Amino acid sequence: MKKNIIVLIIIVLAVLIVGIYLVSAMGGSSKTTKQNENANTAGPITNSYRVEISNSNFTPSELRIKAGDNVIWTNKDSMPHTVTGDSSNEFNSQILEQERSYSHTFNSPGEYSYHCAIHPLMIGKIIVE
Ligand SMILES: [Cu+2]
Repeated sequence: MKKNIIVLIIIVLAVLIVGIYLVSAMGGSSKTTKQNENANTAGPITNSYRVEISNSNFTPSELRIKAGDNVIWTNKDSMPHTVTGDSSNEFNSQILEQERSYSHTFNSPGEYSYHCAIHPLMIGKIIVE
């Protein structure tokens, strides 16, 4: 009986040691990933922003970003919408069905007003600093 308990304790200890080893190994690999991320972002820091299209509105309707940042619009409505720049051909999505996304990177500072080509009352603005 005592032997069985000792064997049980050894098994439990072995499982614990393996568990601790696995956790520390995973921690080590995530550290490596972070270092790689830092190496990759040595240049200018760029961010990605999300605009939701829902209830025939762009949310947020006005968004302030930095040059080089990226904006992703996602249509949450069941009806199709577009993301169409007002003045230039700088950006213009195709028709976005439900759950479809459109991504654009703004490299030049300025104010970019846009609308939905299907519902022109839907408007939004990206301010690039
Ligand atoms: Cu629309």
